[in-house]
Amino acid sequence: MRILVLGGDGYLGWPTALHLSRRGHDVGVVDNFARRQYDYEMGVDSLVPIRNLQQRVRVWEEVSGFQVDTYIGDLTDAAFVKRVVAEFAPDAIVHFAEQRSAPYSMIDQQHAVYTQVNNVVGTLNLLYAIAETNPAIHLVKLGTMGEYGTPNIDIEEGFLEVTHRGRTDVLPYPKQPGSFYHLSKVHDSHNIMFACRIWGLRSTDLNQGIVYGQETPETALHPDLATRFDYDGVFGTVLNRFCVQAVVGHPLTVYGMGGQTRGMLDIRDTLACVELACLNPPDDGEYRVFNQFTESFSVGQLADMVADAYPGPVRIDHLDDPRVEKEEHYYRAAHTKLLDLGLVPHLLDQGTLSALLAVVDHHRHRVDPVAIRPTVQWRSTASTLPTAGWPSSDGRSRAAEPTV
Ligand code: NAD
Ligand code: USQ
Repeated sequence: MRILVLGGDGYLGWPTALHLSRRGHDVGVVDNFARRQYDYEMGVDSLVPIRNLQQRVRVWEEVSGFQVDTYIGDLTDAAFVKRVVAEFAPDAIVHFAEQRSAPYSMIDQQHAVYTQVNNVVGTLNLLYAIAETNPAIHLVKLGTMGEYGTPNIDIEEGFLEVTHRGRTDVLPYPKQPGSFYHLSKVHDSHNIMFACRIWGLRSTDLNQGIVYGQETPETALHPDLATRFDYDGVFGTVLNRFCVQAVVGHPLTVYGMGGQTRGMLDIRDTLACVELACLNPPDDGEYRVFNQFTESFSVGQLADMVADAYPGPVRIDHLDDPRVEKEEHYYRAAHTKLLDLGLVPHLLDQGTLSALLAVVDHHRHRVDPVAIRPTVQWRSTASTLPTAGWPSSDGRSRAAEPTV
C-alpha cells in the first residue's frame, strides 16, 4: 500500500513509518518539527538522542534499502496538505500529527488555544484534502482512550446502544475528557464522523491508551534510527517516567491516591495495530472506532511493578495530584476489535520492564532531574513556566522556521 504517515518525526510516527516501510509499503512522512520546538520551549530533551528527520531517512535507506519520502510542512496550512495528499496519492493516511500532551495543553490560554487550533484545524484541513483529492483514501486517525474519561459503566468501542423511553439507537459513546488536549481529540472525532457521513469518506479512529517503551525491531537496527523518549513533567507519560525515576534514584511521582486506571500498550503494538487498521479498511462512508490498548493498570500498580522490576531500591511518593481527575474509580473498557483482526499483544511483564529499564540506564547521564517534577496545575488558568510567549495568543506558532 502507499501510506502517508503524518507526524512521522515523532515518538510513534517515526517507528511506525519504519515498520510499514520494512513490511513493503511505500511510505511518506510529513512533519513540521513542532515536537522538537516544544523541547526548546520547555528546555528539555529526549532521553535517547535522536537524529534529524533527513539523517534518519538516509540511515534507513542505507540499512534497509527502502526509501521514505519526506514532506516538511504544517497541517494547519491547507494548501500544503492538499498538495502533499495529491502528490503522494496514498491509499491510507495515518494521522499522528497533533500536539499530544495533556499538561502542555493546560499550561495557560495560549497553549490551550494552540493545541486545539493545531489539532482540530490540521485534521479539518486533512478531511477537506481527502474529500477533494480522493474520498477513497482511508484515514487512520490517532484518537485517545481519554476521550471517554472514567465513567462508572463499561466503556464500549466508540458506540453505545441506548434505549430511551422505549426507543433504541446506537449512539457515539459519551465523552468526558480530562484536558483541553483530550478535548481536541473529541472535537476531531466529531468532525471525522461528520465528514464520513456527508462526503462518504472512510476512517478508523484509533482510541489509543498510554504507550510505553522505546525500541522496536526497526529502530534497533542502528542507533541513528532511535525514536524519542520523553520523561519530563510535561511530555513524559507515566510508565516511561517511572522507569527513568527508578534508574536515577528519584522517588516515583504517583499523583494523588494512584487509583487512576488507564489502558496501556507497548510501542511495538502501536505499530502492529496501525498496520492492521490499514490492511483492513472500513467500507466507503464508514466511521469506525477501535480501542487500541492491551491491558489496564492503575498508576499505583505501575509504580509497584517498576519498583519490583528495578534491582536497586525504589521509593514511591504520593504527590498532590496536579490534575483534576478521579483518583479511584471503576474502569472496564472493551478492546476486542484489533484482537479480532489478529493483534498478538506484547504484555507488560518483567522481561519488557527490564528491557525498558536497560534502555533508560544506558542513557541515564542525559537525565535532567529538574525536568522530572510536575509543573502544570489543572486548577490554575496560568502557569509559571518560562515559555517565552510561544505560541502566540492566537494559538499559532511564532516560529517562522522549524528548528531541527
Ligand atoms: P509526538 O509529539 O512525539 O509526535 C507527533 C508529531 O506530529 C511530532 O513529530 C510533531 O512535530 C508533529 N506535528 C504536530 N503538529 C503538527 C502539524 N500541525 N503539522 C505537521 N506535523 C505536526 O507524539 P506521539 O507520542 O508520537 O503521539 C502521536 C499521536 O498518537 C498523537 O496524535 C497522540 O495524541 C496519539 N497518542 C499518543 C499516545 C502516547 O502515549 N504517546 C497515546 C495515545 C494517543
Ligand atoms: N501520572 C502520575 N504520575 C506521573 C505522571 C502521570 O501519577 O508522573 C498519572 C496522571 O495523573 C494520569 C495518568 O498517570 O492519571 C496518565 O498520565 P500520562 O501523562 O501518562 O498520560 P495522559 O496525560 O493521559 O496522556 C498520554 C499521552 C496522550 C494520550 C494519552 C492516552 O500523552 O497523547 O492521548 O496518554 S489516554 O490516557 O488513554 O488518554
